[in-house]
Amino acid sequence: MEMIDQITALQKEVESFKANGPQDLEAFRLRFVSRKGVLGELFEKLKQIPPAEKKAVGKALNDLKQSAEARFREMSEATAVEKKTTDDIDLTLPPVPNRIGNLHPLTLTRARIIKIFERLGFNVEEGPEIEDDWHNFSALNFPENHPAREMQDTFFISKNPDILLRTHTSNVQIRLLERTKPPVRAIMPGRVYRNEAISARAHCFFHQVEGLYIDRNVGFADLKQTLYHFAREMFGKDTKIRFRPSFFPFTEPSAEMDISCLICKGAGCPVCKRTGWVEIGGSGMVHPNVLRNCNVDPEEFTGFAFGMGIERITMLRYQINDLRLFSENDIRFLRQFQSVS
Ligand code: 2NM
Repeated sequence: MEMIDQITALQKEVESFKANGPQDLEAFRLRFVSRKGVLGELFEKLKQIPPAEKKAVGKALNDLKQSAEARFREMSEATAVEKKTTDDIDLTLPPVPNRIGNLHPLTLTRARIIKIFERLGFNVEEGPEIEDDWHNFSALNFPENHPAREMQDTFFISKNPDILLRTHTSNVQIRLLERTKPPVRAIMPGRVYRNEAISARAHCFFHQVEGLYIDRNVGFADLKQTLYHFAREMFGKDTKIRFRPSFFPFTEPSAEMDISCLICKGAGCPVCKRTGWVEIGGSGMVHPNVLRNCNVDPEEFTGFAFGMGIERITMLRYQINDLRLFSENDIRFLRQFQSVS
C-alpha cells in the first residue's frame, strides 16, 4: 500500500475512534501517540521516501500526528478520573457532618399524643386495617343506608361478604369492647382509608387517634376535662377549647371540638379563616346501641369517645400547608424534623 493511503486510512481510524473506558484510551495511546506505535514506524519509513513526494507525505503524517494527539487529549478529559494524592487533602478541614436519620413528623406527633394520654391511664390499642362491615359500620350504629357505606366513600375489598379498608379506627374500640369488660380506657392510633380525590387538603389515607373511656358514671364533664387537658399539653397551656353540637351515628350527644388558633392566638388569620378557632376533632358520649352491640349494659356503664386527625394536628404544630408532603417522602421535607420532638 502506498504510504499516503496508509496515512489516510489511519486518519479515518483516529477520527472515528470511541473510547469506552480507560482500557480503550490506553490502547489508543499505544497505537497512535506512543513513539513505539504506528506513527513511529511511519516516521522511520518517511526517510526512504523519494524527495519529490517527501514534502506532501511528511505534511500528511504530521497532520495525522497532531489529530491523534488532539483526539487523545479530548478523550482523556472526557474519561478523566481525578487522582488525588495526599498533597490534595487538607487535613485541617472540619469533617463532613454525619447525618443521622430522624422520625417522620407524623410519628413525632403520634408519640406525643400517646405520652399525654398514657399519663391519664389510657392504654394504646391496635387493630386490623382490613375490616368487615360489622366492626367498621354496623356495630357503630351506622344505619343500613348511611352514605359512608357507599363505594364513593369507602374502599371495598369484596362485596358479600363486605370486606373493606377501615374508614376510622373505631373498629378497634369495638374489638376491644368485645373481648374485655369495662372499665376500659384506651386510645387507638392508626391509618385509615377514604375514597377521596388527592389534594392539599384531602388524601385517600390518613392517620387518626381515637379514644374511649367506659366506666360507671362517666359523663360529658369528663370528656370536656380530658380533651381540655390534652389540648393544653399538646398545644400549650394558654390554649382554649370550645365544643360545638354535632352528629355522629356512634355518639349521643356529639360535639365537634375546636382549639383557639395557635397562629394568631384567636385574633383571626387565614389558618383559622378569621374565626380565631380551628377544628381538631369530634367527640361524644358513646351511643347505647354501640354498647349493647358489644354486650355492655348501657344502664350500668356509660362512656365517652373522641377522634382526631394526626395529620391535622401535625400541620398545626409545624405550619405545614399540604397533606401530600406526608406521603411523598421528599427528603428535603423530612429532614427538617431532625431535632424536634
Ligand atoms: C370520632 C368522633 C366521635 C368514636 C366513637 C367510638 C365508639 F366506638 F365508642 F363508638 N369510637 N370512636 C368517635 C366519636 C370518633 O371521630 C371523629
